[in-house]
Amino acid sequence: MREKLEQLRDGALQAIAASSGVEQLQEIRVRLLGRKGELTALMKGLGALAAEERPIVGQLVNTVRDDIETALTAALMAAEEMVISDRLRSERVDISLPGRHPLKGTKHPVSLVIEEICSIFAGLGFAVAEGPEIEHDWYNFEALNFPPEHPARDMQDTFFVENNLLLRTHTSPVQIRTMLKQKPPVRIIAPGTVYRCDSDATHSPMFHQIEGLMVDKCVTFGDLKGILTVFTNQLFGQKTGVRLRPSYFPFTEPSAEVDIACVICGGKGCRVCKNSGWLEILGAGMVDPEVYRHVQYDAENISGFAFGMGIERIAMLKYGISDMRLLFENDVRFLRQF
Ligand code: 2NM
Repeated sequence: MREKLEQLRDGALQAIAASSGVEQLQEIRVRLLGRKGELTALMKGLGALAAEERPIVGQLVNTVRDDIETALTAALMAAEEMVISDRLRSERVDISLPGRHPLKGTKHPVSLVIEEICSIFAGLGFAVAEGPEIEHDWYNFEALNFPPEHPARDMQDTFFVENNLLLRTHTSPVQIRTMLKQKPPVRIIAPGTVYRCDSDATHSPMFHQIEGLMVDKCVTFGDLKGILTVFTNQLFGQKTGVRLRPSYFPFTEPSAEVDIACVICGGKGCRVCKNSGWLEILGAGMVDPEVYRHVQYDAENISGFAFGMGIERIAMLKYGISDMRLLFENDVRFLRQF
């Protein structure tokens, strides 16, 4: 019995020393110390011993169990520590590495210019208005005083969709829709995408415009010149020269083209201003009474001005972009610069 107990202990201690891992150690515990384990089986033999031997062997059983238990606990702790240190090693994170920052987009220069112009006009009391890009012929031409056979209609090179639907060739239909909905006073600007059937190095079939409209009692051409001078000075700088030249549009009378002193050469003459010293950036005029008739405004008691400008051209002048196509290619190396 004594011998068997000592064999059991020596075997156990060897098995524990040779074991690798928590699972194996737990198996050993069950196999030796479990209720159907080897030590328990040996203890059943105690009853067969002489009465005076029993306490001595019983004590040996306890010692053997304690020895095995102690060895098992120590081995288990070591194995668990090993598991943790393995994980710590394999899941190690180098917190000194620079983080991965998600790519951020940038605003397109055309969007930047639209935002800047809208905020200048917001400061002058103008609200932003919007409308559909697919328009009825009536809002795009008829209400703006282009009769069906008017040569300006052909000049517009329009994309027709079907019947009387087309891609708007300017944002003026937004002004018409606004006047139909709202009585004077009206003070709005309409930024947006417009379409013309025209495509070469200096013309894109899709581009952007901002148009403005102010209608109230006693609005004069002087107000038009004042507002547009404040606007160009804010957009291009306080000392930018401004001049108006007579022009023609079907929807305004009188009409004017607005030039600023060349932002490249300061007026001396260069390639950009074709040696004139001036850059045309706006069309404008007093709204024609014929337009008021179409929206049922009383032309006898109100007056107003309207103006329009192309955004791509202004963006090119403001940021010194020499080729308009850069604005449509959307190369991120170009766009990130703004
Ligand atoms: C321009 C130039 C001059 C204009 C006129 C109107 C409306 F609807 F009130 F008649 N909207 N926009 C206008 C006037 C647009 O763009 C070069």
